[in-house]
Amino acid sequence: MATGGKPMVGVIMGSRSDWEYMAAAAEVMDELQIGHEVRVLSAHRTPEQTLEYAAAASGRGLKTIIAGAGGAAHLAGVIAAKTILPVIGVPMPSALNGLDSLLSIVQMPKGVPVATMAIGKSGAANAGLFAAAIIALADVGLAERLTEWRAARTREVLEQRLP
Ligand code: RP5
Repeated sequence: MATGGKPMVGVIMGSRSDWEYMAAAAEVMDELQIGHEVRVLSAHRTPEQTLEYAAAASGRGLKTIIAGAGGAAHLAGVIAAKTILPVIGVPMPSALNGLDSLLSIVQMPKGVPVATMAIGKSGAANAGLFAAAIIALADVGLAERLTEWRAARTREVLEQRLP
């Protein structure tokens, strides 16, 4: 899946079951017209393919990778081990309500960073926005779209009326 031409963001997740939450990242990037691709890749079920994807990402033109995983969520860290692209981790809800996923992703040892978002859909949407902010540093048009996207959220709040 790609929008806005060549994919600039890779959205990967450990299982198809994560799509329920990770779709929020793709949706926000659709709104901002950021080309992205979506793949299921698992650090433990498809380790070779996951490492190959990370190693090839920069050469294929990707600018950042969003990785969602749940449980012992090592996917984002494994991706970050094989690329110097910014990696954004999204903890998936789990049997432990995503707390295990969050701690697995956020507690990267020194040297290999992963930018960790909130658990679930909010984190996935913010991952899309964070990827947008990274790419907007070198893309004036996207910077304008992101600024307008934020302004629209402000207007939504100010237009709210309670009974
Ligand atoms: C992780 O295990 C995935 O990221 C998912 O969040 C979790 C459960 O996967 P399934 O058993 O639903 O495929 O690898």
